[in-house]
Amino acid sequence: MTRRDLLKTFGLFSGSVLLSGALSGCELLQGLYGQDGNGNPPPIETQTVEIINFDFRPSLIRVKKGAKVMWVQKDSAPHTVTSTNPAGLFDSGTLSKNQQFSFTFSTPGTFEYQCAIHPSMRGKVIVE
Ligand SMILES: [Cu+2]
Repeated sequence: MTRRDLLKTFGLFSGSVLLSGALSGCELLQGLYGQDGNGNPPPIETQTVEIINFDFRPSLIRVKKGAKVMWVQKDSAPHTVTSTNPAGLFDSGTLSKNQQFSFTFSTPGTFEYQCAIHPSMRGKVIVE
C-alpha cells in the first residue's frame, strides 16, 4: 500500500467519524486533512483517557496515526477537552459526569489540549 493510499484510507475514516457528530472547528480541520477515496478503514486503535479529580489521566499518550482517543469524564465538576496547539482542531464542549468525547487523529504530530473551564488541566497526544 502506498503512502498516498494510506492517506486516502485515513481520510475516508475521519470522514465517517465526522458524520457521527463533531463540532464545527473540528469538521473544518478534518475536512482539510482528509481526502476522498475508496477502500476500507484501517483497524481502529482506541486509547482511553480518564478525566478525574481535575486531571487528564494519563495526561500524555502516544498513539499511531489513525487512532481514536476517547476521553471519559468521571468528575462531578464539568470539564472540556479543547485543543490548544493546534487550536480549533477539536472541542468536546462541556462534559458532565459519565459523558465522553472521542477524536480520531489522522495526521502525525503533537497535539496539546486543555480544559477550557480549568485551563490548568492540560494534556498531550503524540501521534506517530
Ligand atoms: Cu475542567
